[in-house]
Amino acid sequence: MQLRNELVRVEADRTGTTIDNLKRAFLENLYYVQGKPPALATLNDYYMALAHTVRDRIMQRWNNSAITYTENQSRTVCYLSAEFLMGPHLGNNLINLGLYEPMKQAIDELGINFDELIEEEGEPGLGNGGLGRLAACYLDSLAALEIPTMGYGIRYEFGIFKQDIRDGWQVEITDKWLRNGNPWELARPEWTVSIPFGGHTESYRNSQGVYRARWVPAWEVKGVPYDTPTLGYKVNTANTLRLWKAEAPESFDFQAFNTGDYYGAVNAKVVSENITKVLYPNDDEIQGKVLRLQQQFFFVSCSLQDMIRIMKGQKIPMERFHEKFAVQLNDTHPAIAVAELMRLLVDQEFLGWDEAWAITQNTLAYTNHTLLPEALERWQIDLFRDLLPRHLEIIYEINQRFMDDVRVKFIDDDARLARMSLIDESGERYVRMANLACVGSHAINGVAALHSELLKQTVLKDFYEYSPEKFSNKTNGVTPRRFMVLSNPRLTQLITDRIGSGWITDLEQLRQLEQFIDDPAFCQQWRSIKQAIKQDLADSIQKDYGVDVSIDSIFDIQVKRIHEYKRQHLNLLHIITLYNRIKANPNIDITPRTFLFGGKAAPGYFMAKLMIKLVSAVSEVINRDPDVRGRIKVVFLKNYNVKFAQHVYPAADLSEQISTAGKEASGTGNMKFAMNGALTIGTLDGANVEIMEQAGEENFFLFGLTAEEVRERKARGYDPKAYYNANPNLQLVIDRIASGFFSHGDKTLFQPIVDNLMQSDPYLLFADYQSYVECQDRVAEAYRDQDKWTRMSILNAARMGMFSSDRSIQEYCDDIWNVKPVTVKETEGFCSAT
Ligand code: 475
Repeated sequence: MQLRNELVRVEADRTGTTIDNLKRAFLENLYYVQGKPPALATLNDYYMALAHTVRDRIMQRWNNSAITYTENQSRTVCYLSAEFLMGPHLGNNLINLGLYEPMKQAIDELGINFDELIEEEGEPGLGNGGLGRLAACYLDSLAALEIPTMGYGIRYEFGIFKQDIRDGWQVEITDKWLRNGNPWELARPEWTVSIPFGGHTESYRNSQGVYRARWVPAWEVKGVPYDTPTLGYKVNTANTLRLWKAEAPESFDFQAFNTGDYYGAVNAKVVSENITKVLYPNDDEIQGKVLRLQQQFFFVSCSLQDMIRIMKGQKIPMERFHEKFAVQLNDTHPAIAVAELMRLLVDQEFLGWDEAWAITQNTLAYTNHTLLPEALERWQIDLFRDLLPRHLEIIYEINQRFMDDVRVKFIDDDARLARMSLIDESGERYVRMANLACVGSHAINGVAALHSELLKQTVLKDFYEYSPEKFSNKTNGVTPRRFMVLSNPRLTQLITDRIGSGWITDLEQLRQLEQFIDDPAFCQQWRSIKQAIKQDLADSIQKDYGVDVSIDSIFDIQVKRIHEYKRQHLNLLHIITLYNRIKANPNIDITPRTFLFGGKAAPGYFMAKLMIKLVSAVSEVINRDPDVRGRIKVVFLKNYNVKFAQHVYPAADLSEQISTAGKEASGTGNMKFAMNGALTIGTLDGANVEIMEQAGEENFFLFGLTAEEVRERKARGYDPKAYYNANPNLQLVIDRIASGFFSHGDKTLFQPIVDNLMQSDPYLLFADYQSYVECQDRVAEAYRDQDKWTRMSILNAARMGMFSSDRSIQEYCDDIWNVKPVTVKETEGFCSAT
């Protein structure tokens, strides 16, 4: 029984794009989907009606993409990531559909404020920061470049917590992002899979008398896929983000009903569904909790089983898995895929070990996102065996063969063998996930040039020496659709008026802006746009925090997760230095500044939370001291997320990228600021190196030690007290904090920060302090020459072409995935391409 595709007429109310079509569609969705007459509709009802109107206009592309990929058996990229930080969908989808302006007109004509509806959308905060947001930018570029793609991840019921600030301290509030329903996803219960856990393994003889291994799990969980379309910019491609929700199998209930253990059944259900309950709120740190390993295995097994289902649906033999799919591991969070793909191919599909291993290696590739030792994932052997007994056996088998190969290549080098082993046996035994990812992949990459070099010299040195051909660099990028076109419409209009709209899909074209840097009219427009955007942010700061900030001050912004290595407290040392100058001489001539901070601290990261409190404490003193006369202001902006970020980047004059050199793998906020015309003050760390290269040294405020110098300084024995003793300004700053000046006389409150800096200063704030302050003085000086500053601002934006995620993704496609675009055809009025 099959309905012929051609018979499915798609009505104009669902696809039409004239202003009248859009108005009718909106009202119809309000009435029939939200079930509200206009008189009873809330703002959220309007938002939902609008979202459904947009979703209807996505459906044809989504269905046509699915049909095209199925008919062509297209080679497909699978991006496996424990986090996808997508941001609000509505505006972005309208941009990608090319319907932003007509929809705005339609809604405004109905007498409803369109911008308010855009602001009404919450965001799915299914990520912590850089890594999760990168995954989202990559899905955007993959669709824009018409690459068949599945994003695979976890549908957390609670995403990253909402941050409130009370009495200067961070307070975490659960993020109930699904409360009002999610119009952008479709559940696909028909593709539910079953995920085994625990139990034991046994061997058995198959019908040919061959011994095989079998996993006898103790319990299982269902994985239900929820799909969200990801559109390409003005193309017909609509790919899929498939997120898995854990559900208890129904058999639990029946069994329990029969045995009378009702409580036990409900409890089993709770345990199962806990797996996708909450996102771990740690950025750049691991926690070794069994629930986290359950999450990782759960979404990896769901995704790989889904790929196998697709292969079978398209009647592609399993030997060709690596020809059908290129699977990218976003850090080691999905690295269990190495063992799980082996299990599925060997135990379930009955391939031989060697063939399965070749397929696995050819399929998988691994991206590393951090050098921080505390972020290297490892699992206690006992915990691992209890949850995944068969995978531990497989890992032992992989390891034995791998160790044999290493032994031959590096003869008599036991220390090397011990370092490269998939099992850490130096004390308590652990499975090392980075080693597993390296061995099981054909390609390994870092996320900025410096980071990729450091990987080869440090954490992955042995693996580089063993297989150098696997290693490459893929410098991160960000999508200009969300971070310029959507978030900065005024700048987008100015640029497009001058150079056309080609830059939106070919960001190198921004270079054409260089011809206007001596055009006074253009520079004036550029500057007044920045001022207007600063005014908008100033208004919202006044409204939300009651703080007046002047748009003639430098908007000096540091927004990112709060972490010692990112050094928000170095920024504070500079702020207190300026304050001390004012206190010493209230009539001093200083360039006015507005210092804005934003970012979340991991709930268990005491020092990071204390850093937030210190920002608040300093801001309280400075903002109300009459001597300051409003020349410097400090505000901590709460609950920094993608939605808010879109308002922040366009308003910045100065972007703070001040991590200790060698610690920030890439950074991506640095790129978003610069392409919106902010100048950067930064260290030679992560992608800052390449940003400076592109912008030109004369358009970048560089300070601090290099990664190499940091290493030497530490090797020599770093003594922060020597810097303190030698620098009276630094001394005064630290003493003021320690004296309780910023804490109502309480000398103990900030003592952990002071002690940490004075006694060990692991991130070398003191070593970089003087250089940073001098560099900030150059910033202040430069800002006084507005013509010059504007030229530098234009040149920064004009030269950021390489930081489009389109460029990054093109490199992944060419060098790692070996995948080509597939054009999805436009059809009219019918759902089928045939
Ligand atoms: C880097 N997150 C940035 C960005 O490549 C880089 C770690 C463990 C558990 C959960 N989340 C993490 C990260 O490691 C992370 O976000 N890393 C970041 O990846 C994209 O630009 O420098 O710190």
